[in-house]
Amino acid sequence: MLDEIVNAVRNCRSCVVLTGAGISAESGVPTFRGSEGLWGKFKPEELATMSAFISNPKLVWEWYNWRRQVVGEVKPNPGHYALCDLQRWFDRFTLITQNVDGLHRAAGSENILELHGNIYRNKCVDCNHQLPEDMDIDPDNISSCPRCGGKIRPDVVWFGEMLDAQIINKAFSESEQTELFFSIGTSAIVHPAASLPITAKRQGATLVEINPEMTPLSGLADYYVSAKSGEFLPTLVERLKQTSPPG
Ligand code: BV8
Ligand code: ZN
Repeated sequence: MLDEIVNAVRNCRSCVVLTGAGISAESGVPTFRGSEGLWGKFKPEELATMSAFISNPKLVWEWYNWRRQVVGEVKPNPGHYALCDLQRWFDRFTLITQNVDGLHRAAGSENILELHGNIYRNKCVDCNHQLPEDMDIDPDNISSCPRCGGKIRPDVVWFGEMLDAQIINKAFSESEQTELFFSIGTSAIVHPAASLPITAKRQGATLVEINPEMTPLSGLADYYVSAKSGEFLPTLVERLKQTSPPG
């Protein structure tokens, strides 16, 4: 399997990578739906929604402050770094992430499409005015927007909310023309992100999935690799370096 994927990388000039919470698991960031998942304690509809924020802004901010603290203490893992390397084998490379933890950027990846926003960014719930990233929010005394007085919220995409049109359109247009698509560390159930690998496969891309557990995508993938991304991706890059140094 490894050699076939090495060949696929060598024979393709374009590549799209979609990552989910699983790629940050080995950094110590709990996943959403795993047993120890973030959601284990809470349910998505309780917290990552506008209605939750309106009915209980204090709880929502306590949850995001806890997640900011968890993410603030962790570092990118070998899987994040291997993706920075992998980019060198392609003329066209797009990294799309559902994660809001900023670890791909911390690992040195550039031009990342952050589909669901970024946990460190704040914005106004009413006028969307962007606030400085390092602004701490006190759940008991939530800051107001300097422009309109609205409540400050995390700048992430909640369930039921539209994704940034420019970002999602770019993600689909790259998926519609790529020769190779990696789906890494995602349970492939959150839309519209989960439609990206299907879009790529439908237009003839080679689809590789890396996930220790099977997902609704595994049956569609050309190669389903049951492995941790922090282990498999460095192995893939090492083999590529041995067999065909980047162009
Ligand atoms: C929208 C930001 C509509 C916030 C997040 C029914 C059918 C289809 C769709 C829907 C439906 N009902 C509702 C919907 C829409 C909904 C949706 O898809 N719901 C799902 C649950 C069914 N989608 C939305 O609401 C989206 N918006 O549709 O708007 C609309 C349309 C028009 C007009 C107005 C509105 C918005 C979705 C975005 C939600 N925001 N995050 C925050 O983070 O606080 S989603 C959240 O889930 C995270 O971003 C997370 O990344 C994302 C996806 O989860 P995963 O990343 O896959 O994480 P998960 O834990 O699930 O899986 C981890 C995987 O890693 C596992 O498979 C595990 O095996 C694997 N793993 C573990 N360790 C490793 C590993 N893999 C590799 N290596 C390891 N070491
Ligand atoms: Zn405002």
